Amino acid sequence: MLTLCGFSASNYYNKVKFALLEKGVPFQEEQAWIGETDPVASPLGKVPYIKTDKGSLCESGVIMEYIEQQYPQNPLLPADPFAAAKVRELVTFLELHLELVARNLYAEAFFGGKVSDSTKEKIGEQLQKNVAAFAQFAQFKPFIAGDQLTLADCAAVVHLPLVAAATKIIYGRDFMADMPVRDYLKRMGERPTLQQVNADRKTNTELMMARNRAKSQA
Ligand SMILES: N[C@@H](CCC(=O)N[C@@H](CS)C(=O)NCC(=O)O)C(=O)O
Repeated sequence: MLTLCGFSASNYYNKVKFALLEKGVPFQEEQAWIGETDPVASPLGKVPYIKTDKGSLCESGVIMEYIEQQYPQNPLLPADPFAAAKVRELVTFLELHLELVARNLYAEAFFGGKVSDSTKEKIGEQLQKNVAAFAQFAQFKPFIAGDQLTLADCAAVVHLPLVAAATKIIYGRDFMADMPVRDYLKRMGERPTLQQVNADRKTNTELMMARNRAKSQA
């Protein structure tokens, strides 16, 4: 059976977990905190990674593509190559142009750190441009890529809330506010699969924070 390794507080981990649950692929979870990952499976020490009968794989995007090909049931990519490419285009925008840029703000937005004013200014400009570009492609009809749940939704449900929250905290304005992101996330949150992911995320985040507190006191 496929084993998903990492921890449920991680958004990249949850992207893969949500896809597995939606596809109905049987899997087990193995908790691996940062610093305790398998160096062969994930040489950069990042999560998630998976273990399969054939070996291990890291990088969430690669894992999602593998799962999609290996388990064709409940497809998360359209059969038409162009439509599938449009889904991948959205995934790339979400990961590369939104999440990875917004990540520069997370230290201050979520982890009690500090981000310099010059970084805030640079990232703010970049994010405004990237959010406007994403808005041209994202459909919300009712899913990100149109009328079917796809890999773009697996990415959107984990990345959009963080980008929205980080911009609200740092700039006092949710850069996503002009898009129907709130309604979309509310709708998606009604899916039992996402409810499971979010419940596990909450429990695991508390565990992670307790661990970090214990470490800092040791
Ligand atoms: N490109 C990677 C990013 C994964 C990632 O950054 N995961 C975070 C946890 S949410 C992590 O492992 N951070 C630890 C690190 O970068 O050392 C993927 O898509 O899997």
